[in-house]
Amino acid sequence: MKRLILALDVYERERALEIAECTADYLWAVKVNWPLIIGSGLGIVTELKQVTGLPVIADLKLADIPNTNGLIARRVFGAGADYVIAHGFTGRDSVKAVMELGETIIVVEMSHPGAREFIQPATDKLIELTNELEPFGVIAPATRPERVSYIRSRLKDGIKILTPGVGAQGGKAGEVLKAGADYIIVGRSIYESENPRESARRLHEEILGV
Ligand code: O7E
Repeated sequence: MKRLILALDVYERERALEIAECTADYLWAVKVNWPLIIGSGLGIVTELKQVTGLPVIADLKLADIPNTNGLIARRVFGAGADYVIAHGFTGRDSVKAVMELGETIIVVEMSHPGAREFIQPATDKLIELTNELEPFGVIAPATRPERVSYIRSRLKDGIKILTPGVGAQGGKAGEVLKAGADYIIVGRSIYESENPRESARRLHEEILGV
């Protein structure tokens, strides 16, 4: 089973397409964030789908009023994105505006040290919101497997947990999958490596071994 998501945080269109194509065999999906959209335009979403045949997750971390979230999400889903990531702290109306347009992933906690300041204290409420709205999934930190276990224990069955922070940020794929993650999101350890295909293959093997 494929549980690896490539975080394709490069600016250049050609580099992005090349890395996506050579790693696609080992991926469940490709995640596109602001660096690639700023560098290459929204059309990259459509191109990545054509080149890889994989789902594309648009990680724009939408955090605006419902109308603006909707205006952005409409164009991004229109470009072919299969999933859009939104922040939950803006409230249920803002999240619903995205969910009305397509499959949504809600951030309930983040992987960096600063996430402890404001997001972690709100995680319980963000989980409640998620359980009420039942989106496709949530984002939780691979850097803190104990938090992934906690989030899993509170989250309704069927809601997926996607975890960034493996590799460059110090998280370990095996640990976080055992803690209850469904997918791992990996960027630099793949796209900055000498051989992105081989790095993705190794991570995929590690996942299969869990
Ligand atoms: O550290 P890397 O290079 O493996 O990249 C991790 C990717 O996951 C990168 O795109 C970053 O923006 C994203 N991410 C985190 O690292 N931590 C988070 O808490 C959340 C995300 C993310 O994917 O957000 C989705 C909302």
